[in-house]
Amino acid sequence: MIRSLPIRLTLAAGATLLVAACAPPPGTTGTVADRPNVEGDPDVMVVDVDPAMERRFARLDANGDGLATWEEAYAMRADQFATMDADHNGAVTGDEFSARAQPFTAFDRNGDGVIEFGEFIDHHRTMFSRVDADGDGAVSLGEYARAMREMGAT
Ligand SMILES: [Ca+2]
Ligand SMILES: [Ca+2]
Ligand SMILES: [Ca+2]
Repeated sequence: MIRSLPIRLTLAAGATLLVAACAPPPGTTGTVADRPNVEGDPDVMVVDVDPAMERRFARLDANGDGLATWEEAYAMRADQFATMDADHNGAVTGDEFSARAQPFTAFDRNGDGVIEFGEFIDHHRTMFSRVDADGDGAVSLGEYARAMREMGAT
């Protein structure tokens, strides 16, 4: 399991050397600060990140800046809800609910047998806050990978 990340970091280090060979002297560019939570994220150093997980994270990180904000997560979940809500009445029934990592009852908080959009989003908002371990309002790949592993979804 501990394979892709060391390779990734090695490649990144190699790329940095290559860039350094033909780039302006250090201090004149902002490339490291531009991506503070990807290669520079200390979380990434201690968590295994496999390609499938990176792809899932990339789906969340719509603008590809290496951080999944709640706005990005919300947009994805809203799409997901709309896809499940086949008759577009704003509520997902057991029939419409497609197999997810979590059971129907985890979303149907008031137990009325349907998942309203608010219930769906509230649940994901709670999950997002839990995954955002440092509470800075955005989920880094490291935070995501760690949460996925804790949930046993690796
Ligand atoms: Ca993003
Ligand atoms: Ca409900
Ligand atoms: Ca965070």
